[in-house]
Amino acid sequence: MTNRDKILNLLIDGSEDWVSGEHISNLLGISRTAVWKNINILKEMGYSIDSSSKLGHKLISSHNVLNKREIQSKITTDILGCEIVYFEETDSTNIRAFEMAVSGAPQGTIVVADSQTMGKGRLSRKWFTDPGKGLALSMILRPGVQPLFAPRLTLLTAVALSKVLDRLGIGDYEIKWPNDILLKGKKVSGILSEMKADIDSIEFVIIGLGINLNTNSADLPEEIRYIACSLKEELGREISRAQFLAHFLESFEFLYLQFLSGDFSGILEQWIKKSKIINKKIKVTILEKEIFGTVSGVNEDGNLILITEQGEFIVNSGDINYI
Ligand code: BT5
Repeated sequence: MTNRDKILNLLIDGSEDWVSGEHISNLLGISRTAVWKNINILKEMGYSIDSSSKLGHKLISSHNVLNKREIQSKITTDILGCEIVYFEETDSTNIRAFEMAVSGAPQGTIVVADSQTMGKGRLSRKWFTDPGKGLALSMILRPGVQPLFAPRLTLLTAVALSKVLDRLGIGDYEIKWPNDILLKGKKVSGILSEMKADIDSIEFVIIGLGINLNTNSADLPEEIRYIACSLKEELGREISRAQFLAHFLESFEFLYLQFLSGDFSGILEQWIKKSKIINKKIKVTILEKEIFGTVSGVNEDGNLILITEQGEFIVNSGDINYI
């Protein structure tokens, strides 16, 4: 354990109390200057620590800290997080996870990054991850089912996320087909599922989740500032990124085991309830093509059943707008 870890442990043990620099320095056998240096590094890492030359140091909050240690200390799942790969910065956690899965990384491996330089959305679109505030997660799954069942995992992910929002007391959200979570019409989260498969079975699926947790939307790039929002803005308080991640993994694992046991109808039912899409009039854009109709249902594969002037139409990909 490094001196920095030992200092952090002392502050955590001290809970709400001041821990003097002298006490830390005596206990660890290091100079007061070394204590200050390490405290400053902890602050840079996102720990909110009050320091006073008279009283010492006091840990205020670790809400914005996201690192392997914080994640490990919070997660309770058996499969997910069996291996944790953390990057302060990477191109895209989905790209990293895909490469790891090709090299044989086990099911349940999670890849988390504080910042992404090439965060991916669908159809080569970009996902922006706010460093120190957002969450970028990719999970490696090896469900051993036929590829046609893969879209169910995207729906399952949205349901898992909805459980965490319920737990936080956020009522006013909606799942927007196929993969967004909206709060009062603004996007707070997106899901990107990718897979490697042959005709008969899936080798692996990468589920990527991006979510704005403690983000101020004013700090987001201009092009998304007005269409995006964050959980902090909705709740009026910051939330612990590591704790949020742990709760999400817990919900996801529960539903994933249900999916593996062959029971998907209950998950779909929950998805439909949270999506509020049934009976809505929509425009679907599939590449260059636009289709108008009313949603009459969602089938077991997560496809929309659309009633158009030309008859029933099954939508399995695309972007939708309510009209
Ligand atoms: C998505 O695509 O919403 C899927 C996003 C998945 C991101 C995660 S982060 C972890 C993992 N690693 C990756 O590289 N990706 C995954 P799509 O439905 O195509 O939406 C993309 C659109 O969302 C963009 O064109 C923007 O308009 C908008 N957008 C980008 N960043 C956003 C943000 N931080 N908040 C809200 N909207 C955003």
